[in-house]
This record gives sequence, structure tokens and C-alpha cells, in this order.
Amino acid sequence: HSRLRQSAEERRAETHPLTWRLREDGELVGLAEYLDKDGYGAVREALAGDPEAVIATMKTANVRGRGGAGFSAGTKWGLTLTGGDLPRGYLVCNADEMEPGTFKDRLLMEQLPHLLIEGMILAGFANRSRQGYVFLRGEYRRAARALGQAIDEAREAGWLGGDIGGSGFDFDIALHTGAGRYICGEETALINSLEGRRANPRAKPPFPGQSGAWGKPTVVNNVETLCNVPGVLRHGADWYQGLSGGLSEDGGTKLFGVSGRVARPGLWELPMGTPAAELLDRAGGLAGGRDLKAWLPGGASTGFLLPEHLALALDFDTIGRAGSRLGTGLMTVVPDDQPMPALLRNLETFFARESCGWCTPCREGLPWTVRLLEALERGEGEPGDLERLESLARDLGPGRTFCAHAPGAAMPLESALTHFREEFEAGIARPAPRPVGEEG
Ligand code: L3W
Repeated sequence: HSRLRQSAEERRAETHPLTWRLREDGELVGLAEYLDKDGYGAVREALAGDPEAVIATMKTANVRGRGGAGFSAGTKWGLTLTGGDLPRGYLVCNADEMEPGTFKDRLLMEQLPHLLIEGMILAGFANRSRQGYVFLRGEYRRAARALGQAIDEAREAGWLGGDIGGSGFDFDIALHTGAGRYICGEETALINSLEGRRANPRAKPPFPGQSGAWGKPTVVNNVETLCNVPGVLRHGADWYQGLSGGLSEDGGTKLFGVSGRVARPGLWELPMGTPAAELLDRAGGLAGGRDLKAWLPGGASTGFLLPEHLALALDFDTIGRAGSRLGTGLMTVVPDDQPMPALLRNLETFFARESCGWCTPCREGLPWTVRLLEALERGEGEPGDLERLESLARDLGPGRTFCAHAPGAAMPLESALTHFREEFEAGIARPAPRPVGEEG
């Protein structure tokens, strides 16, 4: 029996590298259980070799960043490693998960904190860093407890601290909790916040890999990205590439999720490139017999897609070609009875509130957008408001601001105005008819 169970588990380990160790009761997987399930096996193996080999494997595997941008982690690491004294700098895990509709990193940290720690040790080793930071969303109290406990356990067992596993490599992790601002998830604002400064983004370049925390080269990776690393190093780049089973040019699995008015909102580990329709099926389709009107592929800072786009493969390039972005890969579903002006007002209110106020288009443009949307929602819009919104969306777009906050806010706005224009037009007040008999 136990051999059978073991081989089923081994198979799952190779098809679901992120989630196979999860417990059925949803409780934390502690160190003993993690070690029992091949935990820290990749660390043991990789630390016996050299950092360049780790980077080479990561480059070939082409693990694309799971925070939303899809930049290759191996490439990022390769850019950071070149030249300079050792240790090079810092490794920062971006765990400030505040993207609306996104709750994937939370699951990993609450239930599998050792997987993240193992990924961070490997990333630290590859980048010749001795110090890692987890920048954690302040509201994630359960994740903070789980991570804090796991870091202590790992340190006590010799997986963190000096001379890890007798390899001569020293690495430790500090847990830093944020204070609840979306902008802290932007990597350079995060670095400012970590340094104790106000969380305004910095202009790029220099990229954090060149000059980041305290002026040192700093690798910033998302939680899910780092959780992919142990599997890649354990099973190799070819295995990783094969995980998507021909569904995508990218390899690997992805934590996909669905929220909004669906029967079973949730999170699933599926091959990269899984068709959106299949993901929606997993969530049991729309609740209450409603039809699908639109969907956001991965958070509020992506563009709306339509029911006809459900056949698309969920990967960075395919969704990009359709005019949106995969983002975090957690789909938000919009039912047919949801008025779009109200939905957009809700999203843009969030972006306006979370703007750091540093760049003028973002600071001034977002509240203006909200006021226009509020008027349209009440049916009190004025002729020209749609054109004003379109021009605002352009001014909020790429290249006008230091960071991706305003361009992120422009994406749902622009796409909603394109696909659902008549709903916004209906919010423009008709001039009152003149009273009968009034002159000229
Ligand atoms: C060195 C170069 N490094 C780029 C690095 C850069 C960064 C990464 C991506 O995020 C996404 C958006 C939303 N030399 C480099 C280089 N890099 N060129 O690659 O950079 P970039 O600029 O494409 O994107 P970004 O600003 O890091 C924008 C998503 O973030 N977003 C919010 C997400 C929220 C969550 C969450 O709550 N969990 O993820 C908002 O816009 O999807 O795609 O590391 O340094 N030449």
C-alpha cells in the first residue's frame, strides 16, 4: 500500500511541482513533513555545484516571472551575477500580493513556506547573496506566522545560517511586513520601503539587478517564481519545458485561479497554456445561470477579454497578442448583468487610492477618471466624457510615468471603452427637452 502511495506521490511530484506536497486539511506543511517529501533535496544537490550551473539551468528552463511581467528569472539572475565583489547583494522575495483577485502567493506561503525558503536559498546561492528578505503584505497574518515559524525551523536545522548543509554557503532570510499599500509591490517602491523610505517607485534603469537595496545589486522575484526553482533544479530544464505538454511555448505549470460570480471560485495548478475555458470549467462556470460578459485574465491591471477569447491558451504571449496581459493568471469573471461603468469606477477608485502621487498623470489623472466614471454611472455624464476618458487612458499609458501603476490602471479602462462603449454612452445625460412655447 505504502509503495503504491509513494509512486502516486512521485508521479504527482513530477506533474504538480508546486502543490503536490499540500495537505488535504489545508494545514501548514512543517519541516519534518517537508523533508519527508524530498524537501531541501534541490538545495542539497545544487549547493554541491556552482552558481553558474544553477543560472544556466534556470535560463534554459525559462521560468517566466509570476508577478505579472513574465520576465525570465534566469535572464534576470544572469544579469545580476556578472562582475563585482562577493557577496554581490540581496535577494528579495516580493510577497506583497495585493493585485485585486489574486491569492496564489498566499496559499504557497500559508501552507508551503519551506518550498519558498528552499527556492530563496537556491536563488541566493545563484546570485551570490548572503541575505534574503521576504517583503510580505501586512494583512497576511497567517502567512507571516507560517513563514516566521518555518524560517526559525529551517535555521535551527541548518538550512539557513552559516555553512548550509556543509556547503560553505551562508544565507539567511529576514521577514519584513509591509503596511498595506499596493504600490509596495512595485519592485523599486518595495526596495525604498524596505530601506525605511517612502514607497515611491524609482526610475528604471538602473534596474534593481544593477543597483537595488542599499545601492547593491538586488534580485527581486515573486513568491510563485521562487517556488518553481526547487523543481527545476531537481528535475531539470527539459522536464520543466515538458510540463506544459505542448499547450504553450513556455514550460512549467502555473497557479491559475478564478474569482467573481462563478460556482466554485478557487485555485488550481495547471500546465502553462491551459485554455481559459478549461479553467472556467474547473470553477464550475458562472453562478446563478448567468452568461459570461467579459473576463480579466490576471488581476485588475490587465485588459478585458470577451467570451470568444475563452479558447485562448493562458500564457504570457498568447494573452499579450490578444491585447491583454496574463498578469497574475487569476481570472476575474464578469457576468452579463454587471454594468461596466460601475465595475470600472470600482477598479479605478482602487488605482486612484493606491497611487503614490509621485507622477502627475497618475496622481491627477486617476481621480479625474473616477469622477468621470461616477458621473456616467449616475447617468449624469456630459457629451465628450468618453473622449476625455480615452485621452486620459492614453496619458496614463506606458512611458508617461515612473512605474507600471498608471499603465496598469489604463488597461481595463481602455479595453472596456472599446468593447462596451454603448454602456458608457448610455451614461451621458440627454439635454432636457425645452418647455413647450418657449422662444428661441
Ligand atoms: C534587468 C533589464 N532587469 C526588465 C526586470 C525588472 C523586473 C522585471 C519585469 O511589473 C507587472 C505587470 C502587472 N535589465 C530589465 C530587467 N527587467 N528589463 O524584469 O519588469 P517590467 O518592467 O516588465 O515589469 P514590472 O514593473 O516589474 C509590471 C503587474 O506587474 N502588476 C501588479 C502585480 C501585482 C502582483 C501581486 O499582487 N502579486 O503581482 C501591476 O502592473 O501584471 O505585468 O524585475 O527589473 N533590461
